[in-house]
Amino acid sequence: MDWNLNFKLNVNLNLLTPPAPGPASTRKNKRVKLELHYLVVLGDDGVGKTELVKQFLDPYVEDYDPTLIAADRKHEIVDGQPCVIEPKDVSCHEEYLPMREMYIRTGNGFVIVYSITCRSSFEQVLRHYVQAMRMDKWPGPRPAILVGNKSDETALWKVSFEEGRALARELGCQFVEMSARDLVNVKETFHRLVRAIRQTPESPSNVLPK
Ligand SMILES: Nc1nc2c(ncn2[C@@H]2O[C@H](COP(=O)(O)OP(=O)(O)O)[C@@H](O)[C@H]2O)c(=O)[nH]1
Ligand SMILES: [Mg+2]
Repeated sequence: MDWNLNFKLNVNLNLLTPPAPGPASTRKNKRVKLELHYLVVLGDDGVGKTELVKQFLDPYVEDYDPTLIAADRKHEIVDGQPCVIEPKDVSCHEEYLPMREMYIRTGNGFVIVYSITCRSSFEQVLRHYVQAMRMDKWPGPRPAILVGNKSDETALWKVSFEEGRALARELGCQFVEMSARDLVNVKETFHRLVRAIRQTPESPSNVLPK
């Protein structure tokens, strides 16, 4: 399956929103192009990737584990424009490597997560970033956001906000501190990445299917 052809979907607005007032014939033909964003979540083990995806998709589901295959999507409105976000949460364990590479190849935005309580996860950011930027067909940098998770753990800080921001500046990407557990900046993280994708003209997500 060619994922690039699926970055934009034609969907009937009537499926997403309650019927608008007006004659039925007008409503029936109202179709919009809807963006579909595959947002790949990368980072060391234990930084909170699964927690982030779970909290974004549905904070009220208790035993949900989207690691490896996250088939779920969510409709969102970002800056007044509707889109579908499909987060890809992939473990960095060796056995999942082929899946991870496939997701990285087909992803059109990257959330690179470290934990502010774990220095080594911060030191591994560059490795994840380099993996994310590797791509055959796309010459420019791919949209990314650097995320310092577990900001609720105020007593256990090992990486300061300034360090995170400075690294993001060096990499030329967005930066946010987040608490997946407390739902702080979870939605904001994905929305900022969608914004970055929209601002990247060569992004595959901006290519319409032929
Ligand atoms: N305090 C705190 N713990 C978190 C947060 N996010 C995740 N965790 C915990 O960190 C551990 C690892 O999280 P998980 O999502 O499995 O990490 P992953 O290996 O990157 O997918 C779990 O015990 C989570 O409950 C957070 O924002 N704050
Ligand atoms: Mg996980």
